[in-house]
Amino acid sequence: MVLGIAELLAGLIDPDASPFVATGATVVDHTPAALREFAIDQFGTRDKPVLFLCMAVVMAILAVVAGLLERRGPYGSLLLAALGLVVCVVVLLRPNATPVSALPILLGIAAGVCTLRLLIARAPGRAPRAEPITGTAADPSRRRFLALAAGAAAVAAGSAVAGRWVGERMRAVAADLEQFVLPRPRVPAAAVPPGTDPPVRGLTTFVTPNDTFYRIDTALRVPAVTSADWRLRIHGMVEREIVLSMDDLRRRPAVEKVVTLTCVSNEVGGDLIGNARWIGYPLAELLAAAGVRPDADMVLSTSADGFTAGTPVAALTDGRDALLAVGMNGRPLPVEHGYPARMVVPGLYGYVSATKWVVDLEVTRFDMAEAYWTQRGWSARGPIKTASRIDVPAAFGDLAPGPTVVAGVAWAQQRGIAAVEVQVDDGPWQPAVLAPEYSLDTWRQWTWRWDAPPGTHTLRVRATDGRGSTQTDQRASPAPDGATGWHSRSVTVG
Ligand SMILES: Nc1nc2c(c(=O)[nH]1)N[C@H]1C(S)=C(S)[C@@H](COP(=O)(O)O)O[C@H]1N2
Ligand SMILES: [Mo]
Repeated sequence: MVLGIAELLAGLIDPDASPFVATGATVVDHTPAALREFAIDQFGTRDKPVLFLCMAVVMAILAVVAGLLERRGPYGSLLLAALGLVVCVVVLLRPNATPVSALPILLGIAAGVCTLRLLIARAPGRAPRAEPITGTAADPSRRRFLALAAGAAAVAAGSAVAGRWVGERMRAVAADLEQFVLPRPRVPAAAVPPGTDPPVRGLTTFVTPNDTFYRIDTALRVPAVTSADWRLRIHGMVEREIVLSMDDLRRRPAVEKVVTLTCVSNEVGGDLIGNARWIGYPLAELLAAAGVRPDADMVLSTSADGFTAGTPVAALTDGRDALLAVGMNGRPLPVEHGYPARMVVPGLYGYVSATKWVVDLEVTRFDMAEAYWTQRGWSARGPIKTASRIDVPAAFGDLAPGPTVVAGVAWAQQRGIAAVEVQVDDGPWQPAVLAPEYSLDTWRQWTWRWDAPPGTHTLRVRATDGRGSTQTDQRASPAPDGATGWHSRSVTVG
């Protein structure tokens, strides 16, 4: 039970933290060379299963011993805890171990001890005090006990197998990602002009590194899809259904585009937004290969784990940079961001467009299909609203009086940012300096010089998009189609 649960959690949290593997590896590392040679000779490539089998037998014996001991007091629990702690140390001593690696085995110990105590409390011969003590084979308490014990063993074995399987899958994907060769884009993204990153400490950078890029999805466990297994089926209201493999994609010209993604759940001033260089294949071309029928108006995309998004056909075919992306900032997509392929559609919130681990595009109609978040009350269409944010000075920061720089970002994908203004307390709105525009689909950094007077002040920001619309001051929460309102920040100067 201890190792079963631990194995499951290790599979879920960190495959390297598998107590089974760590212990096995440590046993191997410390086996005298002669014995190791003997094992490899005897069992050949089956040496690993044999090792694990031996470990399982030893564990079963230890479990029985723990059970027998527990009937005389908490000695069984103590034995399990002690063994668990030894394994914990073993896990932590493995290369690549982090403090989190200890978590699976610690929780596993807890699960094991609870199970043991539960079983012992139900064991025949230790019936609750008020009941007469009975213990014959036919007695129902005994049968219940055996059923419970068998159940616990099954859960433990099931968890271990599930954990190993998940761990194996993730390792396979990690290895696959390592050797994934990015297509060379026919057209690299336009160079980022100097000045897009004003030198202000604390200001969000123009390009967001992969490891700090926000992550939003419904996946408790990221789907494990290798590039060899991956297929994209395009079907529904099309002239001819097609199925694309990664090799099929590689025969097509790739492009590289810089696009700012935004989550509809982003609160005013929130950080569920990021900007990356995406390498991928124009979705318009893939859809054209299937032939979209004229009466279709939605593409329902589905991920390997069943998430769906409904995107207007127009947004995928009107010439904007809608991509089936396989690369992010010069690297294959990180597993959490959709490896091996995801959608990126400028101008639309992620929940209606940015399907990660995408495997299926069904061409359909908004009056015939409903996507995951729309079924849960969010708007069917999700164009990104104009927004702006103050990054500097930090929230509730203390500032010395005198000249300082206020800075942040503003975005209105597909429309662009025409102006950003800053207001101090109830003073006049004053124009901020905008960093050079990269494209309509990317955010813009802004700065504003402020001669900060002593006291407590509120800074406010608002943006005007490329069509001349200024952000509304009306506060709205993210549901059902994106937050509105001006971001403000209080600072103490003095
Ligand atoms: N498969 C899948 N794709 C998904 C989601 C999801 O839950 N599952 N969430 C979407 C939402 S709500 C957003 S905002 C973006 C976030 O993409 P990121 O995690 O790469 O930043 O992914 C979209 N794609
Ligand atoms: Mo989102």
